[in-house]
This record gives sequence, C-alpha cells and structure tokens, in this order.
Amino acid sequence: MAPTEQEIRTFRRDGVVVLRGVLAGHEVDALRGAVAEVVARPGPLAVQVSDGGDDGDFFLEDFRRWQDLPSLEAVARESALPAAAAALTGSPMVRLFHDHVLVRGGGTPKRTPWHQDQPYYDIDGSQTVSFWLPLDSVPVDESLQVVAGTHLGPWLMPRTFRDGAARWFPEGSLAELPDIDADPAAFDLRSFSVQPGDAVCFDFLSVHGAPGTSDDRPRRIVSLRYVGDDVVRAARPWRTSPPFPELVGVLADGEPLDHPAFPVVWPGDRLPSSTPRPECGR
Ligand SMILES: O=C(O)CCC(=O)C(=O)O
Repeated sequence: MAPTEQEIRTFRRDGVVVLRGVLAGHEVDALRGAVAEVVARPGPLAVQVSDGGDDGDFFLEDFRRWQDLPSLEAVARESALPAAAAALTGSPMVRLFHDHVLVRGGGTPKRTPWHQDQPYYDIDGSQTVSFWLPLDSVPVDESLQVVAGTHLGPWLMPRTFRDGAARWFPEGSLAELPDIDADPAAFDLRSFSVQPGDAVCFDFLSVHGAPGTSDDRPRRIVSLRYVGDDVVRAARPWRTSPPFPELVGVLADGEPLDHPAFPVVWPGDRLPSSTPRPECGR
C-alpha cells in the first residue's frame, strides 16, 4: 500500500500522517510474536517503566531487537514500510535506523511525555520517518499525539522522562518544549483512532507524546524508524538513547550511516550484523 500523493504532501507539510492498512495480517501477527518474545526476554536496552506490581501498572520499552528477532527483522525489511519511507521522505535510499517496542498493560496511566526523537540520537539530517504500529485497536483518546509543524524545528531540549534532567545537551543550549498540556487548544494536535495494520508516520523532529491506557485496553506498539540518504552521523560526547557504541571510532562525524547496524532496506538489502549493546533509557 504505497502512500498517495496527498499523504506524501501531508507528511511533508505537517510532519505527521496516518496510513491505513499498510501492514498485512500476517505481518501484524509477526510483530505480535516479536513483542511476546520481547516481554518474555527483554533485551539489554530494555526499560521496565512499571512492572505490574502492587498497582498493576505494566509498561515495558525495548530498543534495537531486530537483530535477534527474525520476525521483527522480516517486517522491518520486507513489508511495505521501506517503500513508504522512501516515498514520504523523498529519499531514493532508505536505511532501517532502529526498532522501539512499547508495551502497556490495561489500566496503566503513565504517559509518554511530549518530546522530539531526533535530539536523543547521534544523527543529523531531515529525511526521517517513524512508523508507530499498533498491534491492538487504539481509540483516538488513547492514541499517539503529534504536534503538526514541529518537524520544521527548532530542536527542543531532550530531558529524561523520569525526572526531567538534561542528560544530553547542556542546560540552556536548546529551546525548551512549550507547556502543551497547559493549553492544548493552542497547538495543532493530530491523533488518530487506529487498527492493527495502520501506521502513524511522523518525522524524528515532530513533537509527540502518548496517553496511558484505560482498564480494558492493553496497548502493544512497535515503532520502526527509517532514515534517508541525507542522514549522517553526528557523534555525541554522551550516551544516546538508544546508544550505538559500535559506531565510536568507526563512523566519523558527518559520515553516512554506512554500517551493518543500519541496513539498506530500500532498494536492495545488506546482511545484518549482531553487536553487543549496553543499557539504555530516557
Ligand atoms: O507509544 C508511546 O507511548 C510513545 C511512542 C513514541 O514516543 C515513539 O514511538 O517515538
């Protein structure tokens, strides 16, 4: 299901668009299988935000699992997503950047705070897209929220989700996020009721966040992130989220992401490589 001209225009103008039915049923099932494996065996970068303890809340995030989960790798490489990424970003070549799994149990009120993704990374460039892929039905009031137009910049201060600390860029070096919750009507918020197979597509610079879940609605999400050929490495003196330690001393600042961690998925293909990965978290 290729994006239409209208969908491409919307993505480039607003930094967000929803694509309906972009994954086939067997691809959704493959992702559900991968998520079950993530929950059973979280990886070295996993963050257990809430563990299903006394209050019953459950929220697990994991990153960079495609190299050890073949069903996740197959969807990331072989579904319609790489071609959609090429169409949306306008890049003739697309690399997989990374996967991010987010699993909430029902009745887990913990929000994902408003943020841009790009300032947490060690890359620069504008041809970027994340596909937020629901594996459960998500009503509009529990769905990803994206602030249209924020993909045009500026970069806003990335902070830790737990305590708002400036762990990455030094305090004062980037503009702060506005207080969106204080006056949501002042912002052009986009969110969509979505079904398994749909994708909410957004730019790495688009400000976004997500509500928690209501009692009867667990929410399994896989976010697959892709980059085009204007994206280059921007080496950071700090540990990024997620980290890519295998790039240190291998890819210099400003170099293309020509590395097995970022396989070319459109057009063509390269063999993946497995690399050890340390702890991660925002
Ligand atoms: O699903 C969520 O809670 C937030 C997802 C998100 O921030 C992302 O995919 O970048």
